[in-house]
Amino acid sequence: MSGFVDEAQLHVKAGDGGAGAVAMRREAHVDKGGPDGGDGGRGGNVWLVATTNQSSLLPFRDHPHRGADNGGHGGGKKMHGARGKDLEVPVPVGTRARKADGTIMADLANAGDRWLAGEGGRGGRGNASFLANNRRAPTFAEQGEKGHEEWYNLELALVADVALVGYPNVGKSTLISRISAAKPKIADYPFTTLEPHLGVVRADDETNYTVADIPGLVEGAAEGKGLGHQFLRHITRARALVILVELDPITGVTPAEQERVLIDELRRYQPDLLERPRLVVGSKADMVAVEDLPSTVTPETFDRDELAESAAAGVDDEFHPDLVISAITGMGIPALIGRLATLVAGARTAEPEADGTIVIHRPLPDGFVVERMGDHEFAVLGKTAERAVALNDLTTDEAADYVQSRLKKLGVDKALAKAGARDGDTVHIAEMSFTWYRDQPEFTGTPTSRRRRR
Ligand SMILES: Nc1nc2c(ncn2[C@@H]2O[C@H](COP(=O)(O)OP(=O)(O)OP(=O)(O)O)[C@@H](O)[C@H]2O)c(=O)[nH]1
Ligand SMILES: [Mg+2]
Repeated sequence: MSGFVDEAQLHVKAGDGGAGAVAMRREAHVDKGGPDGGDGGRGGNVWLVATTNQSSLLPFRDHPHRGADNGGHGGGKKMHGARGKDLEVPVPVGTRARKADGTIMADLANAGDRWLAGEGGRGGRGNASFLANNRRAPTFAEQGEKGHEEWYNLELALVADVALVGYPNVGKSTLISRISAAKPKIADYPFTTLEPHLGVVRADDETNYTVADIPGLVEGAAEGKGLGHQFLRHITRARALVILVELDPITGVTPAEQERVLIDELRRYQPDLLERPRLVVGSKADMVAVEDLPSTVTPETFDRDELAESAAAGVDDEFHPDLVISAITGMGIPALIGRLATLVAGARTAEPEADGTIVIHRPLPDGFVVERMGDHEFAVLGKTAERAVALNDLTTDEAADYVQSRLKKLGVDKALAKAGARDGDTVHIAEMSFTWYRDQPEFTGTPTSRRRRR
């Protein structure tokens, strides 16, 4: 089975907040103790963290669920519940997370980038927090808020400094195995490489860069021909491109034609790929007679004397590579490593510094909105309003009073009137349903039913 997976689903469940406690102080010498129920702890957050130690989304294929701990419940004597532990989920650098509707939520392009994929629920306040002049012994407390829960689609676009782009069988894998420690399969037939590989090239003591060996591309790849289409995405993040062209192709597609087709496919897939710095490199130079090498090949690129004798056919006049190499004999390889180091260094300095934190979208906006559900039915959505009704017990008068004044203060009352709510209409907030009366000075809804939690 293949170990490289570049698409997967992830289910995130942040921790629920712990419930606030209802408790009354009891002390030998105090005859009437006040409320002393503590707050629930916050639920743990779920973060995605980009790491270079991982290069595949494989771990999510069989185990898509990632959850953080719930907060602890509050206790008597104002004991607060413990905070739920955050969960950090490592993902490969280059991972994007999308919502089910396709919106990109996060793009973790640099090692260490973090994204809050699920925010833990707030802990509920204990009854000690509800002490007021007119409420000396509140018997209610807040429930903990549910942690954010969502399915995301993850996709990975490898982040490499250099991508090797070429027809099948031109020697891409042989080249990467020559210049790095990568050990991809090499064989004398097209489409040997079925998944991208990354290799790290050590150009000198201070300079490293990564190279991606991409499965071979053919004409029509941008429209889905061959294996190319699904892998073109892995080229999109490369800082520089190597267009690797076989100098003496058995397929008969001339070097100039290979170059033209490859450039064309890149353009059709994503036009700005052509703005990346690139080197056009002729491969398998050992198969070509010295006098047949392209005229752009100079003694600086490699030592011509090393070239093997070859009966290979001539190289066409229209083809003007920046370099020619032989991954087998090593000719031209030091020159290629040096030229790529220069291109990558230039591209890196041109980039803006990454700030290490990527937050494109917050899971849920604060505040609330009113939505009409039917002729006499409305829903109030949003954390603030939902918090106001999330009490452990809404059946007591004082709890109902508290909720009514909260909702009024928040402006829920006004918003409902504006949305066209009439006396006797039903209003849903979170799992609670209320009957609403406009003319009362207070929000006079009372809980009429409790919907089941999903
Ligand atoms: N003579 C010679 N043969 C080479 C050279 N580089 C690669 N080859 C041979 O060309 C064949 C294909 O090499 P690969 O490295 O597998 O080619 P590839 O571009 O990765 O091919 P795909 O993965 O199928 O796209 C193998 O038989 C290699 O031994 C070279 O510099 N000189
Ligand atoms: Mg290969």
